[in-house]
Order: sequence, then structure tokens, then C-alpha cells
Amino acid sequence: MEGTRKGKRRVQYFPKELTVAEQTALLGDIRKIIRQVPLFVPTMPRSGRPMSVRMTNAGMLGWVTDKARGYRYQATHPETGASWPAIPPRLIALWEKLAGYPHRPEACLINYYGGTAKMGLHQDREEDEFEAPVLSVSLGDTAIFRVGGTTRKGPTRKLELASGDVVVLGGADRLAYHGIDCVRPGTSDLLDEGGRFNLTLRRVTKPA
Ligand code: MD3
Ligand code: FE
Repeated sequence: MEGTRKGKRRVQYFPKELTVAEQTALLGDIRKIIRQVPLFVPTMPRSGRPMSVRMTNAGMLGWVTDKARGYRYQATHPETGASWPAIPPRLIALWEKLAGYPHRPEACLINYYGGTAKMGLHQDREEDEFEAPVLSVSLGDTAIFRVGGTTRKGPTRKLELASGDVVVLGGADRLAYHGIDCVRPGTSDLLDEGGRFNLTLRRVTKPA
């Protein structure tokens, strides 16, 4: 796919931005974080239906959801109460290289897709700062990513996200509907257990 779309839309795709050695090092950082703040099963607001993706976070703020309190950012793990570990320095460096935004990210959401996990079409709008892009890093098996426009109806396009690929979503596309249709098993040997990690870096609050 082309790097930049016309006008103010901006989905920037950086295929194989990370080398295998860099992916392995980053995976080590993520495994260490998961030992401190385990993956949890997020549940949908109101219905309490479990999502198929498992999650945890790094950074001052983490994205969480549950039946009672819905989508939100908070400073602690929803089950253990532990503070989220710091965002790995190599991810901060990637943000400084590619985000084109002069302030640090505050949240690193870690999504794990095992088996048939997927994520329905949605917008990311729990943040107060939409001037900042969202930066996504894929590790492990290839995902079929779908992105549309800023309304739920209308055309969508598909993009395959492979291990080491980075996507930066900014401009009008910051509020584009997007989701993960499925993950293709056996397309990467980075993870011994198979599946896919996606890391999303976000600025949540407006800078002072
Ligand atoms: C397009 N995660 O956690 S990352 C999410 O692969 C999420 O786990 C997916 O959507 C995943 O909210 C997709 C790529 C991504 C992230 C944020 C976006 C695409 C985006 C924000 C606006 C538009
Ligand atoms: Fe999203």
C-alpha cells in the first residue's frame, strides 16, 4: 500500500521496519512486562462479553475495559492493581523516529491474538489528544487488518500486517474505523507459542 493517502488522511505503512534481531529484542521486553502485569481478558461495556484478544499495558496510562466501567485509561492493572511498567526505550525511540509528534507517548497497549482471536471494527477515541498519531508494531503471525473511513459505513480496505511491520495512523485517519479480521497461523516463527502481539503507542492527555 502507498505510504500516504491524499489530503489530510494519513495511514503510513512501514513494512519490515524492525529487523528480526530488533523484533526478538522487543519481544524480550514484552515478555518481561507480561511477567509483571499479566495479560487479562478484557470484557465489553454493559454486556460483559469477553473479547477474544488478551491485553496488558506499559506506560503511565493503560487502556482497559470491563462490564461495569467500560473503555477507559487507568494507571494500574485492573486485576492486580500493579502500576504499569515503563514503555520500553526501544519503543520510545521508534515513536521519536516515526510519529512526527513532539511529545512522549503515555500508553503502550499490548494485544495478544492467539488462535482465532480477532477485533471488530471500531474507532479509538478514549484519548483526549487526537493531534498525536497512534503507532502500531506487529510481532508474530501475519494479521489481516481492515481500515475504513471515519463513519461506520462506507468502504474498507485490507492490509496484511506481518512481523516487524509498523503503521502510523494520523491526521483524519486517526479516527478511522479499523479492526483485525483474523490472524494467519504459522506465518511467523518469532513466537514459540504462535499467534501475534500488537503494540500500540498512544498519547492520551493533551500536553501542558
Ligand atoms: C487505525 N489494535 O488496540 S493496531 C486497538 O492490531 C487496535 O491489535 C489493532 O485497533 C491490533 O485499538 C490494530 C493498528 C491501529 C491502531 C490504532 C488505529 C490502527 C488504527 C487508530 C486509528 C485508525
Ligand atoms: Fe483500535
